[in-house]
Amino acid sequence: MITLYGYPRTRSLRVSWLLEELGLEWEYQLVDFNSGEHRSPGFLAMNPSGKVPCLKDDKTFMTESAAICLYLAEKYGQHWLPKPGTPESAAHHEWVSFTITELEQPLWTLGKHRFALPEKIRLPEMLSVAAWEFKKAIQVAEARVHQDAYLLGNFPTVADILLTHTLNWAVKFDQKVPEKLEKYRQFVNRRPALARALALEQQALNHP
Ligand SMILES: N[C@@H](CCC(=O)N[C@@H](CS)C(=O)NCC(=O)O)C(=O)O
Repeated sequence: MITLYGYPRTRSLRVSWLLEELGLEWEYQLVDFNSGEHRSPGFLAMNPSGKVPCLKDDKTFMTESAAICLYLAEKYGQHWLPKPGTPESAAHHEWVSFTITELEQPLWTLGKHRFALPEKIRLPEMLSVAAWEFKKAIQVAEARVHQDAYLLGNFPTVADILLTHTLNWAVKFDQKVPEKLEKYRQFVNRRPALARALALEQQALNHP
């Protein structure tokens, strides 16, 4: 059995979205951020970073949303990845790294200095620095994306989930998403598996 440890509106949605896309049987283990469960000794013993998502798949236990999605696709849904060693695979690696290190990083800096860090160490100056960095990176993505196709063309890949989830955060954080990317975001967001994953995390919150 596959268990996803997560909490609504976090990066665990990337994983639940892919699990739904792959049609796998899995269970959602809510890590209750509200009550501080992610900082409890029990959870920290499992994942010392105190973060979600975590995945348990038989004897495999892992963290890191992008790594988890790549693992799941490798094991259960190779059609969600391009063939290894091809130009498409090179582009896919590039999109995954770019999304996590260039786009997500300044966005999350914004999030941290707005609400996630303890108030006394937040720096208001970081908000404009992070927004500036994000704007630079998003323009690079805008130049490369197709507005109503997946990143690699006709079929969706793990990179589409990571990028779309990150763009959704950008919108939540009031950052401007340029035109082509905005159309791409809306196009990928229409996937029924995302709606199912969102409903499941809400259900886990209502009935932990
Ligand atoms: N690089 C990690 C980041 C994980 C992460 O920061 N998760 C957040 C939720 S989106 C979390 O659990 N935060 C709790 C905390 O920092 O106390 C990943 O992609 O999985």
